Amino acid sequence: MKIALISPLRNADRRKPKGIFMPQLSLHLIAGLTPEEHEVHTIEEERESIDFNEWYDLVGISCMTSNAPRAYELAKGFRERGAKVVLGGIHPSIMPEEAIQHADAVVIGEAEGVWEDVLKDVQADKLRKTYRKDNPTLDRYIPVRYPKKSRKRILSIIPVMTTKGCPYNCEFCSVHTIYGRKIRHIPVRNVVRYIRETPGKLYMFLDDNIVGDVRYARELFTALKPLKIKWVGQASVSLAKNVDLIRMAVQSGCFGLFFGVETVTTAQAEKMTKSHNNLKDTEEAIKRIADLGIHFHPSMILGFDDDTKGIFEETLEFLYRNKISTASMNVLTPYPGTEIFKQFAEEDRLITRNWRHYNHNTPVYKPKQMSPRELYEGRLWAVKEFSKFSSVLKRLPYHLHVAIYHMMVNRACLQAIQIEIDNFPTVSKELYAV
Ligand code: B12
Repeated sequence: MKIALISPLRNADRRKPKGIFMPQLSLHLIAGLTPEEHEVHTIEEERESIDFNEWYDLVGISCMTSNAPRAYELAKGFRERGAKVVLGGIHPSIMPEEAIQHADAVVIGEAEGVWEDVLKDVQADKLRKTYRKDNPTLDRYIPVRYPKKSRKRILSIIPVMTTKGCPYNCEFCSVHTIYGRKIRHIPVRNVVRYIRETPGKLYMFLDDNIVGDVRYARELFTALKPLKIKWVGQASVSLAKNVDLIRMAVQSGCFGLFFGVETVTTAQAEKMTKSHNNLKDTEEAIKRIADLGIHFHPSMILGFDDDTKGIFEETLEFLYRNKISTASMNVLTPYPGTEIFKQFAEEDRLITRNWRHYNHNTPVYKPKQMSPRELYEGRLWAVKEFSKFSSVLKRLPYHLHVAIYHMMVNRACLQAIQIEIDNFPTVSKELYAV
């Protein structure tokens, strides 16, 4: 069969053909699961436009919530031309009843253990509506297939996944819903083989918490050391308690980690189920981790019920006080499948169910202590303040060892926020009628 595996953009007219690029691991992993007899084309809409005139027997589309509407558009286009369409990824897994309205089949959860059945069933014209295998084993080595022709161009950053499942149960996150709360690992020898088989030196570990299982993390970091790669990833702030593990991470090539700090409001922090709910401890953790050589990138969420209009300045003060180089500041987003989605729906606080707006930038609910528009504007202001040239220069002396990275990432943030500022009147009119 001729198969297309597609990762859609949120807005098809906003392609970014240049710059740093990380391929969508799920597509290339599913290509790797596909027996050689089939011809597979992976299409990342961020890089290439989609040609409906190309014939495919089967089209597999992967999506999150924000690009689900585009995935449904693509599904319609290909089905009209006679292809079978299968949807997968986090959004179809959480909302299979919705997704199946737009496709011939939906894979709920992971492709491992079901994709081969999907292929056989398409060939036998016996496709089922849904496929699901909970907690498939990760022991088998899957030779992830990146397209040969474009290997160099496509592989600016190479994604790696070692672990599935997250023990935390954060109210705004849906990861435990799809992967479960039990941590499962890919054997370290298979991670090493994958790294050896992919060209490049810069890797991103996609795991929600690369140090979630300390024993595994130690084994992994020891095995990475001889490979002489550089890598970034995500970890929980509790890493600060284990200086030895931080040193091992640095020695294995880690130069930056992304941390879900989420809030600077004490009341909100205390409510959260993560282990680091004391702001003072978080500040000490930031210092310790940064002093040991790891670029600390906090991710902040704005718009919790305890947040007042002062949250934007308070968050900036926190970032400046802790000499943070780069940060993400997102709007709280009630993704389907999360506790806050249920809560906001029950309280009739959801403004829209147009998933395109569920993108971390746009308030899609009524916050408690400000209007959605104030939250929207406040976040735009905070991100611009933090990433504007004068502010970035002020922080530069603390980050001279990563000066280029510090300047480049902040510049990219400034460019991205300017696009959002330009779109603000249109989105604001559509959602808040002002
Ligand atoms: C990497 C990543 C990104 C990258 C993606 C780019 C890239 N080139 O990879 C970047 C940084 C750009 C990104 C951006 C965003 N992300 Co993100 N991201 C992730 C992360 C950390 C890993 C996803 C991943 O690649 N996993 C590895 C692959 C192998 O697993 P997988 O995607 O789940 O695929 C498996 C199954 O789902 C299934 N499957 C997937 N697709 C398909 C398709 C078919 C046909 C089949 C059969 C099966 C199948 O099989 C796969 C193998 O098991 C997840 C967290 C997580 N743990 O999943 C968040 C996550 C997916 N992101 C999320 C969010 C919210 C965002 C943003 C909105 C955040 C923002 N601030 O803007 C944006 C949205 C971008 C957009 N398109 O509009 C949420 C999604 C929630 C939701 N309901 O949509 C997640 C779950 C994080 C979270 N904690 O909530 N993200």
